[in-house]
Amino acid sequence: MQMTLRWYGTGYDTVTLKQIRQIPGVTGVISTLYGTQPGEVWETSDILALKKEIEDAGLKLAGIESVNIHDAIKIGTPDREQYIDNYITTLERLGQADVHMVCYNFMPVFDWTRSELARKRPDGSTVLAYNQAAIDAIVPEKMFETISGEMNGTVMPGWEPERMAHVKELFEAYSDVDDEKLFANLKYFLERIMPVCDKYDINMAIHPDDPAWSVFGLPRIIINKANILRMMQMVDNPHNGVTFCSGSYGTNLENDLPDMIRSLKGRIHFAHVRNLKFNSQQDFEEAAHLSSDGSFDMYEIMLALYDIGFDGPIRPDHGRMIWDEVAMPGYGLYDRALGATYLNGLWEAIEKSHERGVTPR
Ligand SMILES: [Mn+2]
Repeated sequence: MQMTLRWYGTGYDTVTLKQIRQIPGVTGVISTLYGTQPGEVWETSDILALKKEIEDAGLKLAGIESVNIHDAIKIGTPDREQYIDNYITTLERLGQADVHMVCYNFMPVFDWTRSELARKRPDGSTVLAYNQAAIDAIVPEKMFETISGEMNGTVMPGWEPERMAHVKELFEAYSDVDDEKLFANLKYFLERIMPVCDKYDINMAIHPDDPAWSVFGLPRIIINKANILRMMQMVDNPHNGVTFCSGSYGTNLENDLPDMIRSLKGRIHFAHVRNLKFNSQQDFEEAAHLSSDGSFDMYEIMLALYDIGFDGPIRPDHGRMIWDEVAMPGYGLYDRALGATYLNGLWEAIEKSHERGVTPR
């Protein structure tokens, strides 16, 4: 595996490449052209400038998170052809720049949903949290206003003001899109892009829906083992793979995370590994990465990744806000650095146990 951190780019991220370079064991970043809109063709010069900046800092551009999918592709309107063509051009340019992993999601309207971005924990840290009753009380059209007030002056991925200004229209545009139609539109998109992925060896890594169930009546399909296996089979190409995000699949306690990892051998192209602490079935918060701080056994998750021979980029995910850091919620430096170090420690222990025959593979 290759340990990375997500980095939004100079001018968007409060964390610097120099800081990331100084986290032991972190050798790359996952980045994006944060100023682009879904559907836009990425300029080669912008891609190369991003890559150069990262490499000049002694790191590798290990992949893109995300190249976002225009709503026309998810809804399946006639103008999707143009947007898929644009997407293919962007993939070509990324491939030519030696980028081989692209994360994306296929979630209607909202990229992810939380009811709080700064819930205070007993130790004084703050974390993103989800409470079903609080979500049920929110009018979806007002969701952006609710969320944007807590972003510490940053723009959060998937919550771009330009898109959110049209939330009501977006909801209407998705009104006749159900799970089956969304599956069909995803299949159509994947079949169109697979040739360019084959040509440039680009691994597409779909990110699960977060939370892993329907919110606000919108369809959600990348939520569990059955659906993700269906997606693998419907376009059966090794470049059609997944981002295994423990914090997103883990929102549904019925998802057996190590079992899901083992069932996706060869198709996990990117991993987000973090913990969640469940206070009830309806309420969870993004705890520290350590097993002891949350509800998941992080050793079992890392062991499953080791067992399937996972060798792609991995990153800690949303961190707590600690030590008075002010940053994009979930994306400060300190707690993600602790997370990366912890995951690296688990991996080293698993690897050495295996080498010494303590843990049979
Ligand atoms: Mn994730």
